Amino acid sequence: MMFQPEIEAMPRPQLEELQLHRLQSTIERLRSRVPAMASRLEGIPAPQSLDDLVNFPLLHKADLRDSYPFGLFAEPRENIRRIHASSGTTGKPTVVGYTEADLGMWADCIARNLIGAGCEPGWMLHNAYGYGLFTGGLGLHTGAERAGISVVPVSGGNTDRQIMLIEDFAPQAICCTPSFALTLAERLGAEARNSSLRVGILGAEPWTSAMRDEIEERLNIVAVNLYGLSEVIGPGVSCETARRDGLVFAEDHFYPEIVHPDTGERLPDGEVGVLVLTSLTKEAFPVLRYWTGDLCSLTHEPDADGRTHARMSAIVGRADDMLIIRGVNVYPSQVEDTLLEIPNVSPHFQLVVSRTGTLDEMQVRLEGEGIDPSAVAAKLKSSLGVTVLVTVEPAGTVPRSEGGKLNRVNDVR
Ligand code: DLL
Repeated sequence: MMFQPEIEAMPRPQLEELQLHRLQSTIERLRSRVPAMASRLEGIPAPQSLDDLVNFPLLHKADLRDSYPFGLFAEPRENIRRIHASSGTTGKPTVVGYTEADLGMWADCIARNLIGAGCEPGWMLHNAYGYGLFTGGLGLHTGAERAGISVVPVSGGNTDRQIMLIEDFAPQAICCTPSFALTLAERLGAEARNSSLRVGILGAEPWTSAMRDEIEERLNIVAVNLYGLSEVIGPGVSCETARRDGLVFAEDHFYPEIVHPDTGERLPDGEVGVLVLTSLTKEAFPVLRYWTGDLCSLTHEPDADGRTHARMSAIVGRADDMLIIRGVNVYPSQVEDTLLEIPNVSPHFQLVVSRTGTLDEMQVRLEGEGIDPSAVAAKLKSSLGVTVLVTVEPAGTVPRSEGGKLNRVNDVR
């Protein structure tokens, strides 16, 4: 089923005409309302075709940081109806804003995702994405309401209580991270397959098809992959349908490109590279060629139900080194910054990321004289927002760079 069939199955020539028109307005909006962008775009002629987008510079997370908090907003502060934020490499979060129209557009995108995933108006959605500055909770919330679905705004945490609510309220759908879906399956045990749940809308962190198989088998649900990022809107940039045949973009709102990770050159369909996204309708915080750092490939073939918007593969990795630990973005450089503030900690450290059962675990192996591991762990917990295990190793045992690029991260998940 489609929530907005006239848009989701719009003939491509018509869609591309709409995209070009919206792209031109977005660039005009940036030039006339965002001084920092006007100077970046100076002298670049207005695009006459979608291919002309390659003439525009890529926008990186660091550019957002330079304009913290509201410097890239294209609307006066009073017109902003909502603020969200995501954690970044430094102590300051990346801040994003939405006008009323932006919130309406976002709700439409999520409603398309939910209906496409097989949810029906009148169903109930157990929403276990975090509420607050994170875009997951409120993003799914308003989109589900738009689709005519009852929302249980549970947010994250307290697994036992979540299980009680699922048993008592009998929701047909759940949204949460894939790792949390596995935790639920594990806690529910033999009962997991008999719950009321039929559809899971899972995302916010990378997951493999093996993990999908396990989730679907253990919970007896159809599990679709939902992708998005705060800088672009939040969840709802792309999502699989019940067919699980690629994540369909809301291409009338977000224009995807795949570029080579080193050269930035645009790559053809089927080739894996970095996903670069341009917002086409956002008012408060338009982004032009935003470098997501996420690696995937695209196809522009229509899907089996007639959706004409481009689809992406699941994310296969990241061009940079961000780690996602239980849904929280962690950069090795954040760990480094925190460790280096502690006296006597040697700069040689290693991060070991593993998965025990269904939960991500991060161990920080470090060296240094007279270090109290629990004090370091507490400091890391407050700066990163995740619990880590700290171990102090004998001097000289943590791997050193041997001239090449030192990989501080040993991800064994
Ligand atoms: O994670 C938005 C979201 C919420 C998506 C709920 C899906 C569901 P951020 O916190 O800004 O936003 O993190 C964005 O998370 O660049 C990817 O690296 C990663 N990510 C998000 N969804 C997926 C996914 C939200 N389905 C960053 N597969 C992105 C792989 C994902 N990685």
